Amino acid sequence: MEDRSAPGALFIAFEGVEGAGKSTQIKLVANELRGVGIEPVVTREPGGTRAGEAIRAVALNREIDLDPMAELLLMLAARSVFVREVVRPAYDAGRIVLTDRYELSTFAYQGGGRGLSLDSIRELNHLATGGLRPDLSLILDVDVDQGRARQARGAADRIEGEGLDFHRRVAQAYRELAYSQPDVALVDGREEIERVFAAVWGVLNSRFPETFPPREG
Ligand code: Z5A
Repeated sequence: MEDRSAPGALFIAFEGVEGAGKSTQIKLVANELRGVGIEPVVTREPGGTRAGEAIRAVALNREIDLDPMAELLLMLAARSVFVREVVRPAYDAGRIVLTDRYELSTFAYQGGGRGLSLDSIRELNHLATGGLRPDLSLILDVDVDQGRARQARGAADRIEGEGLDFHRRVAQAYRELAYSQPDVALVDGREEIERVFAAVWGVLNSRFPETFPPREG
């Protein structure tokens, strides 16, 4: 399936370890876009659809044991529905889609974290998505400890509950992905929220100036 779509369409994924600030930055980007008259589609993975939310509940449930391959296939099952029901229709209609996680999460968590082969993930992901890739994946880079410290103290889900080593491998995998592909940008997420947002918007403006104009002030 070819990626290109209606004029104006953009598909942007926000990525990073837990607590990196993805949801926070997506909200800020969406608000800024509304200020210039654009209503983006804001969504998340795994989830974003009824089936996806049900799969998320299984995939993140601490009470359910999953081997790495089963975990991968659940993520990709959710993604298949997500692309068909949310991303593809919006993209074809010329909308801007902002998603909290997409394929780089799979490379980082199931590849870097769980140790599954990146080639197998690439192949299966291609089947699940029909080849639909983000125009840009924006990784918010924070130290694992910092990201964890930002999270509200609640019960950790099945993946959050993994050890520090697992999460460090995930963070390292993200950094390697950032340096291996031109449609991936790495932003320093360690600064205060407004400074991170300025950097995020700066990247978006430099890549897609017609959609993300320079901010005033
Ligand atoms: N997963 C997978 O394994 N494979 C896959 O293919 C996919 C997913 C798609 C879903 O988690 C889990 O699924 C995830 C990977 C796995 N597991 N883990 N770990 P999720 O995306 O729903 O949740 P999360 O990423 O773990 O956490 P999060 O809360 O959504 O993180 P966030 O969106 O990056 O952070 P935030 O909500 O914007 O901010 C967290 C707090 O920090 C909040 O109080 C903010 O006000 C604060 N914050 C944000 N930015 C800052 C800055 N710059 N300074 C200070 N405080 C800040």
